[in-house]
Amino acid sequence: MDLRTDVGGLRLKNPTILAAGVLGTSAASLKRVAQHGAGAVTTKSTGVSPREGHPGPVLIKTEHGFLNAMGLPNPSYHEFVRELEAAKGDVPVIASIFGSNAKEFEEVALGLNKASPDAFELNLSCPHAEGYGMTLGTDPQKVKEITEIVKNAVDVPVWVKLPPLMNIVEVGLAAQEGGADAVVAINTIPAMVIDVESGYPVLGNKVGGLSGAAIKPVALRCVYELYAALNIDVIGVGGVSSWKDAIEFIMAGASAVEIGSAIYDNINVFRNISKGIAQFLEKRQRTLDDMRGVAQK
Ligand code: RRO
Repeated sequence: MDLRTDVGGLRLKNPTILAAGVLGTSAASLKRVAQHGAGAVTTKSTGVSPREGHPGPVLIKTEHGFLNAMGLPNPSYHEFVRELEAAKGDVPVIASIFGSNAKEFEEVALGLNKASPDAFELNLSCPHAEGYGMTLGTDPQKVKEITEIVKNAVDVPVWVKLPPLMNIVEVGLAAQEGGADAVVAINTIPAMVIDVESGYPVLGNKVGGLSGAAIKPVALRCVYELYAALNIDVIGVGGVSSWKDAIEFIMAGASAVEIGSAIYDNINVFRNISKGIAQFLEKRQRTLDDMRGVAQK
C-alpha cells in the first residue's frame, strides 16, 4: 500500500518521522534510523554556540516514561553543519534549531542552510532551558517574529514545535501567521521525580520534560485543537509507539507522527507502524487522507 504523504511542504514515503533529540546528533545515527524505515529524520536541536548541557543525571527511565533535562547540549551550528551535510541522502532531513531570540534563530538557520537540510524545525518548546524553548514558545508575538525571520532567511519548509499549552491554538495561529508550513505538537511536559531516601530531585537540573506513553492523551488534545483551528499541517508527537497510536493522531488531524521514546525499545518501530497503518487502511479500503481528522466530526 502506498503511504506516501505530503507533510508541511515535504513529500515523505510514509508518515513516520524521527523526533528531535533522539539519535539525532550524528550523521551515522540519523542514517541508521532512516534505514529502519523512518519517512524523515530530525536532528538534535542546534544553537549558535557550543553547550555542555545540564549536570547529570540528564535522562532517567520512570514507570511513566522518560524524564530528561539534557539542557540543549550541542556543538554549535559551526560544527554541526558538516554532520548535517553527511546525514543527507536517504530520507528528508529536518534540522531542529534553537536560539534565545529571533536573530539567533536566523543565524543558526543561515549557518545550517549551507548543508541544505530539507526543512527546519524551530524548537520553541524545550521545557527546561531558561531563556530558550518554552520561554519563547509561550509568547505568540515572539513565535510569530521568530517564524517570520527564519521563513524569510531560508527557502525550505519551516515547522514550529510547540509546547503543551492550554492556549496552544493561540501560539499555533501565531506560527501560521509567521509563515510556518506546519506545527509540531508537542514537546515534553515539565515534570520531576524525587528520591525519597535522600529527599533530592533525581535529575541534575531538578526538573525536566516527560515523554512516552503518559503524555499521549495530552498531545492528542493539542493536535485535535490545532487541526480544528489552523490551515497548515499538524504533526503529532508524544507517546507514539504503535500503529494504533499513529492512527489516533491521524484521526485527531495529524498529517504525520514523530517518534522518540519508543525507539528505546525497538528501532524497527517506524517500519512496524507503517505496516500497521497500511493494514488498517487496506482493511477499510481507505487512504491516509480519508482518515485525517475523522474524530473532528
Ligand atoms: O535538550 C533538552 O534537554 C531537551 C530539548 Br532541546 C527539548 O526540546 N525537549 C526536551 O525534552 N529536552
